[in-house]
Amino acid sequence: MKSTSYNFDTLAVHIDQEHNAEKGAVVIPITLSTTFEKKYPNIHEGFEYARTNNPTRQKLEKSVADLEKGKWGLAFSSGSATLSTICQLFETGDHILVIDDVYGGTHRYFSQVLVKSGIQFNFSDMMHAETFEKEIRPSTKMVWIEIPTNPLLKICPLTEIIEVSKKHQLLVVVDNTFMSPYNLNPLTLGADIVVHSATKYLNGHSDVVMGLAIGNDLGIYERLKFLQNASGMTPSPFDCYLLMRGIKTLSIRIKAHNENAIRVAEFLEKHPNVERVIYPGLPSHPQHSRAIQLFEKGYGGIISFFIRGDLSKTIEFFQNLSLIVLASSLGGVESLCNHPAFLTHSAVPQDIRLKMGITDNLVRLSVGIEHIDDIINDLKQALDRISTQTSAQ
Ligand code: P1T
Repeated sequence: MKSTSYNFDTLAVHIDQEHNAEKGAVVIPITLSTTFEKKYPNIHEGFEYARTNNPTRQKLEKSVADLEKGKWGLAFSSGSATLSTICQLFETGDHILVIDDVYGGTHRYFSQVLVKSGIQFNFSDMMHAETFEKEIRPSTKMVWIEIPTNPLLKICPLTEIIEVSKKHQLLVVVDNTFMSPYNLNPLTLGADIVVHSATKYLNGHSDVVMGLAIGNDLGIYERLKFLQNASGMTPSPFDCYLLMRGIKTLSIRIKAHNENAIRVAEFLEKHPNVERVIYPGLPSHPQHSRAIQLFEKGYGGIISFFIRGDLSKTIEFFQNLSLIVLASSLGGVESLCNHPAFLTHSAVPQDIRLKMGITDNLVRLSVGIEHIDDIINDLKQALDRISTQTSAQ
């Protein structure tokens, strides 16, 4: 049998394997059947209906739980479906604290969808545990954290926020999409649920949309498992297979993302057409010392930076790119550049966006695993060619 005491790299490679796997197959089969034969008198034994459970999905859920050092995992049809299912744990009058700089779709879900259910929420800076504690109300039930945040890469004092939350019996959910279980395991720090947009690093090939929740508490598992089935936002067996296939190379991919990103960040910081670079691995990052403590293996593959000049310069930069693709999303093997104000965070009202610092000249780069020289050369030529004249706006 597979042992969870293997190193992370080994667990990831053997994600779908176990001795005596069906007919000796080394790779887990994709079970497409939507329904499973039942036999009296044990009618409730085994698989029943594919929305409720499926062998391929079950294997993925268990294996990702091992990678996140949790007892259980549940797969959903997207990262956003994971969020909305977790929020169904709460009732009218309950209150949630959400870190203020979150993925635009997460911001949109809280402020335009959840708000209609009568569940209250507040966005919180969460940069200091003492100020955070003052925002907790008697009705507060959950804390939603991204670390680092999307797109400004803020790093909250995670251990302290968890400690304060536990004192007030709050459910702590950490969106670990950016770090992946290779760089961070929030459950080991006391988080109750870790969530992933598996669409990103876990899959790594920009061809699956999926979400995952992982935890230890079996009571939470039962409630979420019920909602997973009742709400029906489950992934297809084929996508579960693809995700396991992607995860086999998670370790080597994340190592490459970590290594490339620090070099790209150092390059960007020196370029005259770049106003400021945000990367947790740079000493200039405001929470660099927290990053050193939390992310022992590396700082991840996401860099945010501001192009010097007005919006026209940023547009020029995007137009100049040759290898790097302008697109939403992140975490794939290919380098992607995102324009948060107009793509991933366009649902955030402009005044809030600007107050947060998501300005029109902000670029978010998902550094891929291409050769480092090719990534830097593309960025260099795109930045060098930004015209020096000021455009009339
Ligand atoms: O796209 P989906 O699988 O539904 O995941 C949503 C989500 C959740 N959490 C984080 C931290 C995310 O970044 C995302 C999705 N983000 C993008 C599509 C993006 O480009 O930032």
